[in-house]
Amino acid sequence: MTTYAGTATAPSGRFAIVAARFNVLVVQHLVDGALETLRHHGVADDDLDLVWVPGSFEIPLTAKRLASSGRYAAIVALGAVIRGETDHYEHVGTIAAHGIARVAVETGVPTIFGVLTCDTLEQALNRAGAKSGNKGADAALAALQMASLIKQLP
Ligand code: INI
Repeated sequence: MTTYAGTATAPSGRFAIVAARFNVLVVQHLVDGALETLRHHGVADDDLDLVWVPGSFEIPLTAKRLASSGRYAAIVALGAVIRGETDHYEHVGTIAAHGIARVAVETGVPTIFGVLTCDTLEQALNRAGAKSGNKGADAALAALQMASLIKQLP
């Protein structure tokens, strides 16, 4: 039996972070967590690109463009969708989730879902490093592992 598993050691290749400015107070913490993790695991600043988009709705198109360029080992998508008064929240969250998954499957480039979907700003801040870990750091770790795994698979 052959077992495959990605490691967190930085593989060769570039990493891109696509970050949504909407709820930037939260998303900046996700970006900081992701950058810290990627650098900690050996990704050089020269191999990192950070792309800001207006909101999480715009992440899939942007991630698709980057993934299709063939320049990236993995892409980390970061955003914060916080429940508001309308169902806009549901649409944005669903479109971001489905769109990001589609980019990964259609391009073969690991495209990691680091978009928070929360009821309140407090919950979002907690998941962006204040209390319950940092989802941006988790997403970066998943990107490293998936980049490594995809390179190993036959
Ligand atoms: N974008 C987010 O990233 N998070 C949200 O919570 C959000 N809400 O609730 O509206 C949001 N909306 C903006 C959306 O992503 C687009 O930028 C906008 O609709 C323009 O296409």
